[in-house]
This record gives sequence, structure tokens and C-alpha cells, in this order.
Amino acid sequence: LLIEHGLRAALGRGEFSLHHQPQYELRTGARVGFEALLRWQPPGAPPVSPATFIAAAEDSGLIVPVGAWVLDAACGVLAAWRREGRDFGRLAVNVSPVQFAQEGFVAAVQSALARHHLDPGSLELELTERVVVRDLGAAARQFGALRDLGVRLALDDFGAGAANLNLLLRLPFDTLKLDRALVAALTTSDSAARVVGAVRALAHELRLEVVAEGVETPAQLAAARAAGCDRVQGYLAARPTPRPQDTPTRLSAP
Ligand code: G
Ligand code: G
Ligand code: MN
Ligand code: NA
Repeated sequence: LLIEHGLRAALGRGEFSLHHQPQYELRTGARVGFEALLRWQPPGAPPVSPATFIAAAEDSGLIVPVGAWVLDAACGVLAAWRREGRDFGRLAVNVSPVQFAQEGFVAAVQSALARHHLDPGSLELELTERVVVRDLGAAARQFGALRDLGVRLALDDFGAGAANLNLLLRLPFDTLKLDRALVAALTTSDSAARVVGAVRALAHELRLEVVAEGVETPAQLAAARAAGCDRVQGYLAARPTPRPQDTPTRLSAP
């Protein structure tokens, strides 16, 4: 309840901000885009992690206005990058299943893109398998509409939950993000490495790009490369930062 009250006030007072964490293409080492990560800074208190407040926001329904703020802020960031002539690539935004299930979600995405005059292909929406818990058919229709808009769709946290293959076959994702627990297992378990190699092959068969998330060590980076991943994201390369220009433009060797 305290969090709920705080979130409501935070929306009005401008206490939210976005941090940005870069993604790097393994083939070239180039920085190819960012993930936007929400931060909440209540006045006179330590920053609150979304890991703490997203669940409360989902339970109270406040995730809908919070998610709308994130979507508009992310589109504003993309528009500012373009105005400044900066080539920061795509921006990925996390979308809560509660937000996704709203009647007006697709329209909200469309109007945020239009308001900021954006190329829809510059925006990627990250969704977890929780988007389909209720109705895969309904999710598939919603995905079709988003696909028609031209935004990119990523399956986030793959391997952290049930990792339903049916989702990959039925929904038109562009990107598969391997959960950081799976990435960590790459260097400690031969079977995890083989599973990731097989998932990567399947994803490529379906024309998805594969991102290894939470890459923290050179060994994990090497393993992601060996498994055939397309992109990496993680503390090894760069932490999320308020200003994207503070992150390296290239992935340093190895
Ligand atoms: O950045 P951090 O590791 O603190 O994020 C913790 C969790 O919060 C992650 O699961 C991340 O996906 C989620 N998260 C971060 N930003 C957003 C956001 O803007 N919207 C939603 N729904 N979740 C977010
Ligand atoms: O659920 P999602 O994948 O959106 O969560 C991304 C979260 O992971 C963000 O909160 C981000 O801060 C965090 N993160 C990003 N890189 C790393 C990393 O290398 N290690 C760890 N432990 N967390 C990371
Ligand atoms: Mn994410
Ligand atoms: Na993830």
C-alpha cells in the first residue's frame, strides 16, 4: 500500500527516469541498441528497483499508467537521439503482461510512435511468456497487430520459466533473450551449453536473433559466442546508465 501510494505520487512528480543498457553485436563488436530500464527515485529516499515495485504496480493496476509513461519516455528518447543526429540504434522497452492485456495497448503504442514521428522498427517491445498465460489466441492477435505496426518483438527472460516452445512457434518474435541464469549456466554446465546451442539453432531456424543477457565475465562472453548468439548485453560490457553516450561504442575483446 505504501508502495502503491508512492507510485501514484511518483507519476505526478516526475520521479521516474529511464536508464539505458547497451547491446553489442558479436559478429562486429558494434553497439547496436539499448534496453530501457525504469528507475524510481523518491525524494529523500534511496532509489527503488523495479524488481521491488513492478509487482506492486501490477497488483494495483498502476502498471498501466506507469507503463504508458515508460512507452512515451522511450519514444521521446528515440526522437531526441534522432534530433541530435546520434546513431544509438534501437531501443527496447519492457512491457508488463498486465499492460499488454489492456484493450488499448496496441493503440497506445501506435500513438506514442506517431506523437514522436518514429520509425516503428526502432522500437522493440520485450515481453515474457507471462503474456500468454490466459489466452494464446488473444495474444497471437495482439502480436499480429503489433507486427503490422512494424515494431519489433522480443521474448524476454527465456529459460527462466517454462520456456514454452509453442510460444516461439505461434508468436512472431524477432528476438529471443536468453535469461541471465541460463547464460551463467553456460560456463558451468555442459548440458546447459548444449541446450543453449540447440535453442539458438531453433531460434535461427525461425529467423529470430538471439541475445545473451546478463553477461558478466569474459568466460560467459566466450561461451555466448561459442553457442552462436547474435548479441550480448550485461555488466561486462556496460551497466545501465542515465546517458547512453557514457557506454562504450564497441565491445572490447575477447
Ligand atoms: O533494471 P533492473 O535489473 O533493476 O530491473 C529489474 C526488473 O524490472 C527486470 O525484470 C526488468 O525487466 C523489470 N523492468 C525494468 N524496467 C521496466 C519497465 O519499464 N517496465 C516493466 N514492466 N518492467 C521493467
Ligand atoms: O527481466 P529483464 O531481462 O528485463 O531484466 C534486466 C535486468 O537485468 C535489469 O534490471 C538490469 O539492470 C539487469 N542486468 C543487466 N545486466 C546484468 C548483468 O550483467 N548481471 C546482472 N546480475 N544483472 C544485470
Ligand atoms: Mn528485459
Ligand atoms: Na531478460
